[in-house]
Amino acid sequence: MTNPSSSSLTIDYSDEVAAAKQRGAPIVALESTIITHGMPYPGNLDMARSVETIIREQGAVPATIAVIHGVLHIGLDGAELEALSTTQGAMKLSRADLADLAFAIAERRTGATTVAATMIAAARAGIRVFATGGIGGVHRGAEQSFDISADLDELARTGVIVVCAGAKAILDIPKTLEVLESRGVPVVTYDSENFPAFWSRESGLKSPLMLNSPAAIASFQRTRELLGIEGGMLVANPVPEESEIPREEMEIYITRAIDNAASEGITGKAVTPYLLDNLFRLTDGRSLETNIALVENNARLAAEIAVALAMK
Ligand code: PSU
Ligand code: MN
Repeated sequence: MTNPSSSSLTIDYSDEVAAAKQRGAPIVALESTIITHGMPYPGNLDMARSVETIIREQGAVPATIAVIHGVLHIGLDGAELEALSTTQGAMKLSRADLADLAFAIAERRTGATTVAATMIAAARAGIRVFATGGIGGVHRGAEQSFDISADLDELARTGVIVVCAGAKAILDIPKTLEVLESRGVPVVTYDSENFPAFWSRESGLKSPLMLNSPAAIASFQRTRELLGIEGGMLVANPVPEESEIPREEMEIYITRAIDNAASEGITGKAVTPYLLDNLFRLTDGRSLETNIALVENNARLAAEIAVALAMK
Protein backbone atom coordinates (compact mmCIF):
# COMPACT_ATOMS: atom_id res chain seq x y z
CA MET A 1 0.00 0.00 0.00
CA THR A 2 1.76 3.16 -1.15
CA ASN A 3 0.99 6.63 0.08
CA PRO A 4 2.73 9.30 -1.99
CA SER A 5 0.85 12.14 -0.26
CA SER A 6 3.54 13.25 2.24
CA SER A 7 5.31 15.81 0.00
CA SER A 8 8.06 14.07 -1.91
CA LEU A 9 8.53 11.16 0.46
CA THR A 10 6.79 7.97 -0.53
CA ILE A 11 5.89 5.76 2.41
CA ASP A 12 4.96 2.13 1.91
CA TYR A 13 2.83 0.78 4.76
CA SER A 14 2.30 -2.96 5.13
CA ASP A 15 -1.37 -3.98 4.92
CA GLU A 16 -1.29 -4.93 8.60
CA VAL A 17 0.08 -1.56 9.72
CA ALA A 18 -2.24 0.40 7.41
CA ALA A 19 -5.26 -1.42 8.88
CA ALA A 20 -4.00 -0.85 12.44
CA LYS A 21 -3.59 2.88 11.77
CA GLN A 22 -7.15 3.04 10.43
CA ARG A 23 -8.70 1.51 13.52
CA GLY A 24 -6.34 3.22 15.97
CA ALA A 25 -4.86 -0.07 17.17
CA PRO A 26 -1.59 -0.07 19.15
CA ILE A 27 1.50 -0.33 16.93
CA VAL A 28 5.12 -1.03 17.91
CA ALA A 29 7.92 0.13 15.62
CA LEU A 30 10.99 -2.07 15.15
CA GLU A 31 14.34 -1.09 13.67
CA SER A 32 16.20 -2.99 10.98
CA THR A 33 19.91 -2.24 11.56
CA ILE A 34 19.79 -4.97 14.17
CA ILE A 35 18.79 -7.33 11.31
CA THR A 36 21.37 -6.22 8.72
CA HIS A 37 24.28 -5.12 10.91
CA GLY A 38 23.59 -6.48 14.39
CA MET A 39 23.21 -10.24 13.97
CA PRO A 40 24.34 -12.94 11.54
CA TYR A 41 21.88 -14.87 9.32
CA PRO A 42 19.79 -16.92 10.10
CA GLY A 43 19.63 -15.82 13.77
CA ASN A 44 18.70 -12.33 12.60
CA LEU A 45 15.65 -13.61 10.68
CA ASP A 46 14.51 -15.85 13.55
CA MET A 47 14.77 -12.86 15.87
CA ALA A 48 12.91 -10.53 13.48
CA ARG A 49 10.06 -13.03 13.15
CA SER A 50 9.78 -13.97 16.81
CA VAL A 51 9.74 -10.34 17.89
CA GLU A 52 6.83 -9.65 15.54
CA THR A 53 4.95 -12.69 16.87
CA ILE A 54 5.45 -11.57 20.48
CA ILE A 55 4.04 -8.12 19.67
CA ARG A 56 0.96 -9.67 18.02
CA GLU A 57 0.44 -11.98 21.01
CA GLN A 58 0.16 -8.88 23.22
CA GLY A 59 -2.55 -7.41 21.01
CA ALA A 60 -0.39 -4.88 19.15
CA VAL A 61 0.82 -4.69 15.55
CA PRO A 62 4.54 -4.81 14.63
CA ALA A 63 5.97 -2.29 12.16
CA THR A 64 9.52 -3.14 11.12
CA ILE A 65 11.03 -0.10 9.38
CA ALA A 66 13.56 -0.10 6.51
CA VAL A 67 14.33 1.57 3.19
CA ILE A 68 13.96 -0.93 0.36
CA HIS A 69 15.14 0.10 -3.10
CA GLY A 70 14.75 3.73 -2.14
CA VAL A 71 11.26 3.50 -0.56
CA LEU A 72 10.63 3.95 3.16
CA HIS A 73 8.71 0.92 4.39
CA ILE A 74 6.70 0.94 7.64
CA GLY A 75 5.89 -2.72 8.24
CA LEU A 76 7.51 -5.45 6.15
CA ASP A 77 5.76 -8.54 4.83
CA GLY A 78 7.29 -11.99 5.26
CA ALA A 79 9.15 -11.93 1.94
CA GLU A 80 10.58 -8.44 2.57
CA LEU A 81 11.77 -9.44 6.02
CA GLU A 82 13.44 -12.54 4.64
CA ALA A 83 15.11 -10.61 1.79
CA LEU A 84 16.41 -7.95 4.16
CA SER A 85 17.92 -10.56 6.48
CA THR A 86 20.18 -11.82 3.66
CA THR A 87 20.89 -8.47 1.97
CA GLN A 88 24.62 -7.84 1.61
CA GLY A 89 25.85 -4.27 1.83
CA ALA A 90 22.67 -2.61 3.09
CA MET A 91 23.29 0.98 4.15
CA LYS A 92 23.13 1.84 7.84
CA LEU A 93 20.79 4.81 7.95
CA SER A 94 20.82 7.33 10.75
CA ARG A 95 19.41 10.91 10.79
CA ALA A 96 22.00 12.22 8.33
CA ASP A 97 21.31 9.51 5.79
CA LEU A 98 17.55 9.59 6.18
CA ALA A 99 17.58 13.31 5.42
CA ASP A 100 19.56 12.40 2.34
CA LEU A 101 17.06 9.77 1.23
CA ALA A 102 17.48 11.13 -2.29
CA PHE A 103 20.75 9.27 -2.45
CA ALA A 104 19.12 5.96 -1.61
CA ILE A 105 16.23 6.68 -3.99
CA ALA A 106 18.42 7.76 -6.90
CA GLU A 107 20.65 4.77 -6.39
CA ARG A 108 17.69 2.48 -5.58
CA ARG A 109 19.57 1.37 -2.52
CA THR A 110 18.42 -0.68 0.42
CA GLY A 111 19.16 0.61 3.88
CA ALA A 112 18.44 -0.44 7.42
CA THR A 113 17.27 2.12 9.96
CA THR A 114 19.14 2.67 13.23
CA VAL A 115 17.38 3.76 16.41
CA ALA A 116 17.63 7.42 15.31
CA ALA A 117 16.19 6.85 11.83
CA THR A 118 13.51 4.46 13.10
CA MET A 119 12.36 7.12 15.60
CA ILE A 120 12.07 9.70 12.81
CA ALA A 121 10.05 7.30 10.64
CA ALA A 122 7.87 6.11 13.55
CA ALA A 123 7.03 9.66 14.62
CA ARG A 124 6.13 10.54 11.04
CA ALA A 125 3.79 7.53 10.91
CA GLY A 126 2.19 8.39 14.26
CA ILE A 127 3.72 5.40 16.07
CA ARG A 128 4.55 6.20 19.71
CA VAL A 129 6.40 3.12 20.93
CA PHE A 130 9.49 1.44 19.54
CA ALA A 131 11.43 -1.65 20.64
CA THR A 132 15.13 -2.28 20.02
CA GLY A 133 18.02 -4.13 21.64
CA GLY A 134 20.28 -1.40 22.94
CA ILE A 135 20.61 2.24 21.93
CA GLY A 136 23.84 3.72 20.61
CA GLY A 137 25.60 6.16 22.91
CA VAL A 138 28.94 7.66 23.84
CA HIS A 139 31.73 5.32 22.78
CA ARG A 140 34.63 4.64 25.11
CA GLY A 141 37.41 7.02 24.13
CA ALA A 142 34.92 9.51 22.66
CA GLU A 143 37.13 12.30 24.01
CA GLN A 144 39.54 11.25 21.23
CA SER A 145 37.25 9.88 18.53
CA PHE A 146 34.19 12.16 19.01
CA ASP A 147 32.08 9.04 18.37
CA ILE A 148 28.70 9.73 19.95
CA SER A 149 25.67 8.04 18.45
CA ALA A 150 23.02 10.18 16.78
CA ASP A 151 20.54 8.04 18.77
CA LEU A 152 21.04 10.32 21.78
CA ASP A 153 20.16 13.53 19.92
CA GLU A 154 17.15 11.85 18.40
CA LEU A 155 15.86 10.82 21.82
CA ALA A 156 16.11 14.48 22.84
CA ARG A 157 14.05 15.75 19.92
CA THR A 158 11.62 13.07 18.69
CA GLY A 159 8.61 12.04 20.76
CA VAL A 160 8.78 8.26 20.72
CA ILE A 161 9.17 5.87 23.67
CA VAL A 162 12.19 3.66 23.01
CA VAL A 163 12.30 0.36 24.89
CA CYS A 164 15.83 -1.08 25.12
CA ALA A 165 17.95 -3.22 27.44
CA GLY A 166 20.08 -0.21 28.36
CA ALA A 167 23.02 1.14 26.43
CA LYS A 168 25.27 -1.48 24.87
CA ALA A 169 28.05 -2.30 27.34
CA ILE A 170 30.65 -1.66 24.64
CA LEU A 171 29.94 2.03 25.29
CA ASP A 172 30.93 4.42 28.06
CA ILE A 173 27.69 4.09 30.05
CA PRO A 174 28.32 6.87 32.62
CA LYS A 175 28.99 9.36 29.79
CA THR A 176 25.96 8.08 27.87
CA LEU A 177 23.72 8.73 30.90
CA GLU A 178 25.30 12.20 31.33
CA VAL A 179 24.46 13.14 27.75
CA LEU A 180 20.90 11.84 28.13
CA GLU A 181 20.52 13.94 31.26
CA SER A 182 21.89 17.12 29.73
CA ARG A 183 19.68 16.64 26.66
CA GLY A 184 16.62 16.23 28.92
CA VAL A 185 15.77 12.64 28.07
CA PRO A 186 13.95 10.80 30.88
CA VAL A 187 15.53 7.40 31.57
CA VAL A 188 13.16 4.95 33.25
CA THR A 189 14.27 1.45 34.21
CA TYR A 190 11.50 -1.11 34.30
CA ASP A 191 11.12 -2.84 37.63
CA SER A 192 14.70 -2.25 38.81
CA GLU A 193 16.73 0.49 40.48
CA ASN A 194 19.78 -0.42 38.41
CA PHE A 195 20.37 0.82 34.90
CA PRO A 196 21.06 -2.31 32.81
CA ALA A 197 24.01 -2.89 30.45
CA PHE A 198 22.47 -4.83 27.57
CA TRP A 199 23.94 -8.36 28.07
CA SER A 200 23.97 -7.81 31.85
CA ARG A 201 21.19 -6.79 34.23
CA GLU A 202 23.37 -4.20 35.93
CA SER A 203 25.79 -1.52 34.76
CA GLY A 204 26.95 -0.52 38.23
CA LEU A 205 24.91 2.69 37.90
CA LYS A 206 21.57 3.56 39.42
CA SER A 207 18.74 4.38 37.05
CA PRO A 208 17.56 8.00 37.17
CA LEU A 209 13.91 6.82 37.36
CA MET A 210 12.10 3.55 37.97
CA LEU A 211 8.55 2.39 37.17
CA ASN A 212 7.13 -1.08 37.52
CA SER A 213 4.13 -1.36 35.22
CA PRO A 214 3.35 -0.61 31.57
CA ALA A 215 0.36 1.43 32.78
CA ALA A 216 2.63 3.62 34.90
CA ILE A 217 4.93 4.22 31.93
CA ALA A 218 1.93 5.12 29.75
CA SER A 219 0.64 7.51 32.39
CA PHE A 220 4.07 9.17 32.72
CA GLN A 221 4.14 9.67 28.94
CA ARG A 222 0.59 11.09 28.89
CA THR A 223 1.56 13.55 31.62
CA ARG A 224 4.59 14.67 29.63
CA GLU A 225 2.35 15.23 26.62
CA LEU A 226 -0.14 17.21 28.73
CA LEU A 227 2.72 19.43 29.88
CA GLY A 228 3.74 19.92 26.25
CA ILE A 229 7.14 18.35 26.78
CA GLU A 230 8.66 17.32 23.47
CA GLY A 231 11.19 14.61 22.85
CA GLY A 232 11.42 10.93 23.53
CA MET A 233 11.68 8.73 26.58
CA LEU A 234 14.10 5.89 27.18
CA VAL A 235 12.74 2.79 28.91
CA ALA A 236 15.46 0.38 30.00
CA ASN A 237 14.33 -3.21 30.47
CA PRO A 238 16.91 -5.52 32.08
CA VAL A 239 17.55 -8.79 30.22
CA PRO A 240 15.87 -11.78 31.95
CA GLU A 241 18.13 -13.34 34.57
CA GLU A 242 18.32 -16.75 32.89
CA SER A 243 19.71 -15.12 29.72
CA GLU A 244 22.18 -12.63 31.13
CA ILE A 245 25.96 -12.72 30.86
CA PRO A 246 27.32 -11.25 34.12
CA ARG A 247 29.03 -7.90 33.83
CA GLU A 248 32.51 -8.94 35.02
CA GLU A 249 32.60 -11.77 32.51
CA MET A 250 31.30 -9.67 29.64
CA GLU A 251 33.82 -6.92 30.37
CA ILE A 252 36.72 -9.29 29.59
CA TYR A 253 35.32 -9.97 26.12
CA ILE A 254 34.47 -6.32 25.51
CA THR A 255 37.99 -5.15 26.33
CA ARG A 256 39.37 -7.72 23.90
CA ALA A 257 36.88 -6.75 21.15
CA ILE A 258 37.71 -3.04 21.53
CA ASP A 259 41.44 -3.86 21.27
CA ASN A 260 40.75 -5.86 18.11
CA ALA A 261 38.77 -2.96 16.61
CA ALA A 262 41.59 -0.54 17.37
CA SER A 263 44.28 -2.75 15.85
CA GLU A 264 42.18 -3.21 12.71
CA GLY A 265 41.57 0.54 12.46
CA ILE A 266 37.76 0.27 12.62
CA THR A 267 36.05 3.69 12.91
CA GLY A 268 32.70 5.47 12.54
CA LYS A 269 29.59 3.52 11.62
CA ALA A 270 31.52 0.29 11.39
CA VAL A 271 32.46 0.26 15.09
CA THR A 272 29.23 -1.06 16.63
CA PRO A 273 28.62 -3.82 14.02
CA TYR A 274 32.30 -4.87 14.28
CA LEU A 275 32.18 -5.12 18.07
CA LEU A 276 28.91 -7.08 18.07
CA ASP A 277 30.31 -9.55 15.54
CA ASN A 278 33.61 -9.86 17.41
CA LEU A 279 31.78 -10.52 20.69
CA PHE A 280 29.70 -13.21 18.96
CA ARG A 281 32.95 -15.03 18.13
CA LEU A 282 34.64 -14.39 21.48
CA THR A 283 31.64 -15.76 23.40
CA ASP A 284 31.03 -18.73 21.06
CA GLY A 285 27.62 -17.36 20.13
CA ARG A 286 26.42 -16.72 23.67
CA SER A 287 26.26 -12.96 23.18
CA LEU A 288 23.84 -13.52 20.28
CA GLU A 289 21.55 -15.74 22.37
CA THR A 290 21.44 -13.03 25.01
CA ASN A 291 20.87 -10.35 22.40
CA ILE A 292 17.88 -12.25 20.96
CA ALA A 293 16.41 -12.85 24.43
CA LEU A 294 16.65 -9.19 25.36
CA VAL A 295 15.08 -7.95 22.13
CA GLU A 296 12.18 -10.35 22.63
CA ASN A 297 11.80 -9.15 26.21
CA ASN A 298 11.78 -5.53 24.99
CA ALA A 299 9.21 -6.27 22.28
CA ARG A 300 6.84 -7.70 24.91
CA LEU A 301 7.15 -4.66 27.18
CA ALA A 302 6.86 -2.22 24.25
CA ALA A 303 3.64 -3.93 23.14
CA GLU A 304 2.23 -3.74 26.67
CA ILE A 305 3.06 -0.01 26.81
CA ALA A 306 1.48 0.57 23.38
CA VAL A 307 -1.67 -1.24 24.52
CA ALA A 308 -1.78 0.80 27.74
CA LEU A 309 -1.32 4.05 25.76
CA ALA A 310 -4.20 3.12 23.45
CA MET A 311 -6.57 2.80 26.45
CA LYS A 312 -8.13 6.10 27.32
N1 PSU B 1 20.36 -3.05 19.26
C1 PSU B 1 20.87 -4.30 19.01
N2 PSU B 1 21.70 -4.45 17.94
C2 PSU B 1 22.03 -3.38 17.11
C3 PSU B 1 21.48 -2.09 17.38
C4 PSU B 1 20.65 -1.99 18.47
O1 PSU B 1 20.58 -5.26 19.75
O2 PSU B 1 22.77 -3.57 16.14
C5 PSU B 1 21.85 -0.92 16.46
C6 PSU B 1 20.78 0.17 16.49
O3 PSU B 1 20.31 0.37 15.17
C7 PSU B 1 21.50 1.40 17.00
C8 PSU B 1 22.89 1.16 16.48
O4 PSU B 1 20.92 2.59 16.52
O5 PSU B 1 23.06 -0.23 16.82
C9 PSU B 1 23.92 2.07 17.11
O6 PSU B 1 24.92 2.31 16.18
P1 PSU B 1 25.99 3.51 16.43
O7 PSU B 1 26.69 3.10 17.69
O8 PSU B 1 26.90 3.49 15.22
O9 PSU B 1 25.20 4.76 16.54
MN1 MN C 1 28.90 5.89 15.93
